[in-house]
Amino acid sequence: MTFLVVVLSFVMVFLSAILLYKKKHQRYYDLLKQFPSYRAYPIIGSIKPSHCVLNNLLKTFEELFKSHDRIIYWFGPKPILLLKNFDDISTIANQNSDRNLFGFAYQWLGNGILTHRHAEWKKSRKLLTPAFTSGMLEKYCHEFNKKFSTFVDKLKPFAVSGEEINIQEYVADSKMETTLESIMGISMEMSEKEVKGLGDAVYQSLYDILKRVMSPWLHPHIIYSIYLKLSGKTKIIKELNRLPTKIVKENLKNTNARKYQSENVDSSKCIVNLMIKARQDSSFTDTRLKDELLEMFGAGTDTTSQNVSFTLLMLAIHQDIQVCNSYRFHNTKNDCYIILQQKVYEEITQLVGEHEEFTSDHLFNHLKYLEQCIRETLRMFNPAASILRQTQKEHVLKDNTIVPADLSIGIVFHLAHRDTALYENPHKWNPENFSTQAIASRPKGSDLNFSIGPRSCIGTKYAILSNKSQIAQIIHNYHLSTSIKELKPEYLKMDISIRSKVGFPIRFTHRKKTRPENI
Ligand code: HEM
Ligand SMILES: *[C@@H]1O[C@H](CO)[C@@H](O)[C@H](O)[C@H]1NC(C)=O
Ligand SMILES: *[C@@H]1O[C@H](CO)[C@@H](O)[C@H](O)[C@H]1NC(C)=O
Ligand SMILES: CC(=O)N[C@H]1CO[C@H](CO)[C@@H](O)[C@@H]1O
Repeated sequence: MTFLVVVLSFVMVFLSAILLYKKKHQRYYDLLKQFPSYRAYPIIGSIKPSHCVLNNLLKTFEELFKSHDRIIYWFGPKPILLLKNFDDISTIANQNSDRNLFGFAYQWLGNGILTHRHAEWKKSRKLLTPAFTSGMLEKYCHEFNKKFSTFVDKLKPFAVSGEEINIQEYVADSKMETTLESIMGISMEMSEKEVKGLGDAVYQSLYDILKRVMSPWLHPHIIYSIYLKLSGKTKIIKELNRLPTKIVKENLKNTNARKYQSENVDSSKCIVNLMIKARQDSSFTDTRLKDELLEMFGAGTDTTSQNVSFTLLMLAIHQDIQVCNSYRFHNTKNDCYIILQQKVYEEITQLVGEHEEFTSDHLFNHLKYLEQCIRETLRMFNPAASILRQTQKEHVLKDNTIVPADLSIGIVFHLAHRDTALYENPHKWNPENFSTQAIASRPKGSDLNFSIGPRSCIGTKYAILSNKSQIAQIIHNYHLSTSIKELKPEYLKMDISIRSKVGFPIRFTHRKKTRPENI
């Protein structure tokens, strides 16, 4: 008798579990039906061969969004909701703190701030946040200034010879070193080759993760592991982990926190020292700390280096620009032209004169026009062209459409930033789009620059300051020009980031009176 009761209740519980599960999923699929879906087939889903060509991603997104602002794309059986509308993006990003890379990043990047989900991510974010307080940022400014003045010297030979160079190749390396030294507080001998090896491996890793996302046959973990072995990628993964592993060994095991000689800033908060502490409290294992380091490189370096190139190229292209506002500087007779690069230069020289150094105050509180130029570049060429999120609960969009829980969301910043509803002339670079009035004329927070909400970029201020420092020093010393007339939308391509098909060819000319004559 009791046996029967037990069996019966067991069956009841089992049946109601199935019913509940079905009901829950029924709602999920019902809610999905509210959104238009891209054509999908069994097994492969929506993926077409042309979608798998990685540097064609920009075209793919344009095709997907051709007649809709929201669209469901099927990665095989798995749906992903793609968004490009500012209202939708801000609703999701503001209320959500989860990223889901389908578990595709693990082999390359391990588990850290970028890839972790839920509670583990919170721990990472808490560990790293103190490295980005204003006090720390001020300290970094000193390091940027030192570093980038060396960089300016590196450009001298090209100013003398007058040849046009692809600036990106020079920018990338100097950024990597700055990140290693300032933000991480890493003190050890690293050869240029080691740093470059890490930079290349980071790029390869991000590229391969995206490639896997776009190649359904690489989705199963077993197949991917075999693919990694056969294609020799395991070597790159080793290279990727070499420097972070060495840093854990040589920097973190040394229990004396690293001191900064110069400033009276609390040096306990540079990343290495935060990690030494976390290691001593046994709150993080060595492997976890290595992964956190690696993911900070992944998030911080490729993104940073390219953008500087875009701003420099824009300043080189836009020697003058038509703006019919009340500008004090260099207006021509009809008040409709400003010499843009000259305006940036004058802002700099008015602040620091011809030869003085930049201070952290200059970078924090001044050079506002340069900042407008940087923000406009971020709008048009944001290196984080698209990102992935995952809903944890249901979200109600502005028009009352409900987004189901447990759904992957793809956010396409690149298209959101070129929305004609927000920017009259979205393919035209113009820093006036970020004047105080222009910002006020758009909905609050519609500038998505570094994303919004709890999971937005941890390095926002750092990136802006480092950029300002680098560009200010270059413009302070050189006049820029280029053979490119305009960076048209068709000159761009997108893979892990937005790229220029025509490179970043720039010619540097000395500005200082001390420049050698007759060369
Ligand atoms: C121009 C430069 C940069 C841009 C445009 C940028 C943009 C972004 C974006 C859009 C995200 C994703 C946010 C989201 O999911 O909503 C992100 C995340 C992140 N970024 Fe940046 N970033 C830049 C530079 C940096 C730098 C210099 C660092 C480090 C020093 C950094 C560290 C991170 C980290 C750690 C995350 C993950 C945050 C988390 O998941 O909690 N980024 N960034
Ligand atoms: C942004 O710049 C473009 C290009 O000059 C201009 O046409 C447009 O009016 C600007 N938009 C805003 C909101 O200022
Ligand atoms: C990014 O956008 C927000 C508004 O969405 C703005 O408050 C912030 O200043 C912007 N940051 C940069 C660096 O452009
Ligand atoms: C802008 C861009 O295309 N990204 C580049 C960043 O720099 C590295 C190193 O030079 C290049 O490999 C990337 O292609």
